[in-house]
Amino acid sequence: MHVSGTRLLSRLQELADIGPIPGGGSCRLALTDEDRLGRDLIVTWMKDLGLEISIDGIGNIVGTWNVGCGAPVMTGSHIDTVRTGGRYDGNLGVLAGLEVIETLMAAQLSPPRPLSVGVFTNEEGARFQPDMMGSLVFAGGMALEEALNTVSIDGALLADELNRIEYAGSSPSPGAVPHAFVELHIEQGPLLEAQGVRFGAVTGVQGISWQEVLIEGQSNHAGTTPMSLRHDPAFVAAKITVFLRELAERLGGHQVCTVGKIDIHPNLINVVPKSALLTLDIRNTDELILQQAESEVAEFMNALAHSEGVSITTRILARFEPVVFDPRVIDLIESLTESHGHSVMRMPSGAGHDAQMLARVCPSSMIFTPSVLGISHNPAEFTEPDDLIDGSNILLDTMWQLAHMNFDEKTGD
Ligand code: HGY
Ligand code: MN
Ligand code: MN
Repeated sequence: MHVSGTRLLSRLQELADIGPIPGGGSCRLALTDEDRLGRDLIVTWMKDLGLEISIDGIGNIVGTWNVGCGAPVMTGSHIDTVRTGGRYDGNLGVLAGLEVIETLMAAQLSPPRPLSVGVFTNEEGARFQPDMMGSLVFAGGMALEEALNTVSIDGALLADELNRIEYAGSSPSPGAVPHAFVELHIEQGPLLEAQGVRFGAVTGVQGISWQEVLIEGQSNHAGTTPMSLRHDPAFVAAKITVFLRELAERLGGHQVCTVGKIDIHPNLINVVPKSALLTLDIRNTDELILQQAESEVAEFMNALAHSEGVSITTRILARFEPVVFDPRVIDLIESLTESHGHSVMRMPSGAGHDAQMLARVCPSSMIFTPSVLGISHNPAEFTEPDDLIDGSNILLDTMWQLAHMNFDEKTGD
């Protein structure tokens, strides 16, 4: 039994055409009109399958095939994108989930448990922070009220945007605890391709620390202000950016640091800036080293504030410790992938995913497919069709097997 590769690929294309950007990618920032159109398309496909559709207070959509009994085996991911998104990040996990159900229905094979597909709100965290917000609320890690009161980088209130796109649902938060959760996702990195391995059995997700840093100095004339009298936030922002790169290189291992966003004000050629607002994305698989990185950055910024005569205030946008997935699910993914005749390797995820939030409440793991040249969060993101299709077939088998497995009572069954 195999999924329909033709249908999967054509649906990936149809979804990619919503919010299209040059280079074949998509821009569907969370809770924008493009996100709404993507949601509407998925809901249509869920309705065509006769799934029971529930939408909760943060707009998470869950389509359930109500067969068998007990808590569902859940899959899914997200369809919101970064501004320069590719066509597979998140979308693959949602569409492969629909494929699994449609293929089993067509084969008249019904599992002993319900199967469900989740479309989680605001996984990217590009417009509203933190990332993985919808699945975090679904798993009970963030209060719905707090999420609804989040303000976006463009000044919009999340609750208003959710109402505007008409996806403020009434299903309870936290969501019903699944029996197990498995997510198919592109690796978004270079490891599988570099190792010549077809699939990843994902062991966990690295810790994530996101901060917003506001540097305030003294706006002044670029021509008349002597260098010794400047309190220049742009210079301080540059020093912080260089420090983060050097810190990551010094710590080595899985340490990564990124300054992805810098807003200079007033951003004019002949004005020493008044302020600089930047974001820090610091990640590591090891929580203690991540904490060390955070404190070294804090110390550096403190010293810089004094030496440059600027004020620096920080705001935490997201902070998630490393997550370890359930060995039973990882083992299952690894053995099924091998039984499909494909090579597989165990690996941590560098990117954040909804699965890391579901792992708080039920046995979870992920299946990775390779990303060509390791590129993602970029319209050039690409994964070979065979990898998409074979990955979906592994997802199908994994969900089928999970539906027949009995986990201990902690999964709420
Ligand atoms: O930032 C991440 O790792 C994810 O794409 N939200
Ligand atoms: Mn993703
Ligand atoms: Mn992403």
